Amino acid sequence: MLHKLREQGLDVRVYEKGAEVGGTWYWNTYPGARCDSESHIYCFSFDEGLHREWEWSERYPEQPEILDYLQWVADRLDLHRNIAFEREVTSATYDDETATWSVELADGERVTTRYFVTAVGCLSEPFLPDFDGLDAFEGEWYHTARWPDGEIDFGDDHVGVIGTGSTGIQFISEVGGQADHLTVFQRTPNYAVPARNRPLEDDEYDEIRENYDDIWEQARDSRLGMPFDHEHETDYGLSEDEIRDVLEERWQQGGFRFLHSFEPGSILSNPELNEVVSAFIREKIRGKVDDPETAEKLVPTDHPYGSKRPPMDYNDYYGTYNRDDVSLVDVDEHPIERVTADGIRTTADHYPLDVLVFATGFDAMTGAILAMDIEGKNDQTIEEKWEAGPRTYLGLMTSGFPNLFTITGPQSPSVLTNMPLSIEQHVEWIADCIRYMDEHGYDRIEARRESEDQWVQNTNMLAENMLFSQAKSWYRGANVPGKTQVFTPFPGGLDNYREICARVARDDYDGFELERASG
Ligand code: NA7
Repeated sequence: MLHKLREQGLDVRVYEKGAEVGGTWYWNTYPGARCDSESHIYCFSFDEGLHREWEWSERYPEQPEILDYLQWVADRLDLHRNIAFEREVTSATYDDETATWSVELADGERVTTRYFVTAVGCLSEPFLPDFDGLDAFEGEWYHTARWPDGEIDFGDDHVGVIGTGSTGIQFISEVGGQADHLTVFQRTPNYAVPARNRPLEDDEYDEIRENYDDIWEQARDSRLGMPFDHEHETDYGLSEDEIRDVLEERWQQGGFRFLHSFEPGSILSNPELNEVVSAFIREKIRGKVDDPETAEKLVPTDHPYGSKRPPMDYNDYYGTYNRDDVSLVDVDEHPIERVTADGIRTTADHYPLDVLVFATGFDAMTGAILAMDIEGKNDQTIEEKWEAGPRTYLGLMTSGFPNLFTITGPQSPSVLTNMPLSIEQHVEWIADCIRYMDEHGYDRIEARRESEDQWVQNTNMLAENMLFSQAKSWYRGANVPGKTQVFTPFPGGLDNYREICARVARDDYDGFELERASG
């Protein structure tokens, strides 16, 4: 966004809480942190030089490599000179007279700006459950998204980890066997599909480079923002055995190719098909875990596959539970009562621990936006406006808050897609919109209430026709006690969404009100 707006001749300033660029990949440095999107598409597509020069080492990029990449891009585009690091935005207030935002920083500095763009991420505000006794815990404790610098040697430690989402699964597979003992506190089992990570060979990379234009085109034109083909027979046209054959083939390919086995979206909207897929994974899990009782605890039965964000298995996650130095505690059956000075007490037992790791996720989609205390027209805060769940038009703007753009905001496809492509699409749309406003002499843009109502209704309707309501997921805010539960990302696919946004722009920003501040 900085690069694009600066190229358009705007005066741009970025405020960043971290000490360097990197966002998610700056903060999430826990052992095993890796991206589930394939590396050759988990990067910027807007500048050919960037993706032709950079070479990823593995099929899925590990956190340090992504961070190196982002820092390399920032250097190449000379971005640092416009970024103020370790600067946290604490409030932002809109003035309708001048159509400007006044943004306040933690150190008291105030800046006034015409446009205020949030690029604060969807999974950036860590969620820490409010367990009694944590203050008095005498060991070390960490949240995975606020991991300390430097390597930690767990060799002599009894480590406890709470959470078996994507993060917990990565952490457990990595640290199982490194710690003296690892105890996993699991509330809900998950469906981890093998990622099949491996080094990228030179000839494979040459082929990627030769085909990059096609790869990007196919990715942009897809539901997930990933250039994968799928089984063309409709799922209804295949017998159960044929479906299982396709799944077995996809299981061997690994990663999100498995979710993309059939017509885009079908696994997430067809309950019969989904049950075959879910049962297929359950069987795989049972086949990997030696102890039948542990296996049953690891088999998800409370929600269909994909209704929660599907995690990836990089390192024989299920096999980790066959080790003598790894044990599983079911805290759904016997919930955590409290943290004690030396461990965790559940309603059934006490587990002594030296180190406690919270892989408990994020206040997703809205947490980081709301943390900025944003106040729009008529003194209304965004928190008040979104009390019953976020309301946006296209996930890009919210009415009552003119000139505020949200990159990958709620009700945009974001977390359901390959993020860099979703981010680029928003960046391009916002930059084009600002250019259009400049060219036409406008300086205020606001989403119309009716367009927003329709967009919210549309997003909810699409989600209701899918299986998402059958899980207590962060997609719906269900992981944070007290948060309004409403499905937050736009589930209609990046391809469709891209077209809708392009049409809105072509139709002179249909659904938005554009004005001059003075009149
Ligand atoms: P997630 O997917 O939100 O997972 C958090 C995990 O923590 C999940 O297993 C939760 O169980 C568990 N949790 C949360 N609170 C508690 C309490 N109070 N007691 C026990 N267990 C708890 O976060 P991740 O960081 O793994 O992944 C977030 C996204 O980042 C991921 O989906 C990718 O998009 C990247 P629950 O399932 O709620 O029962």
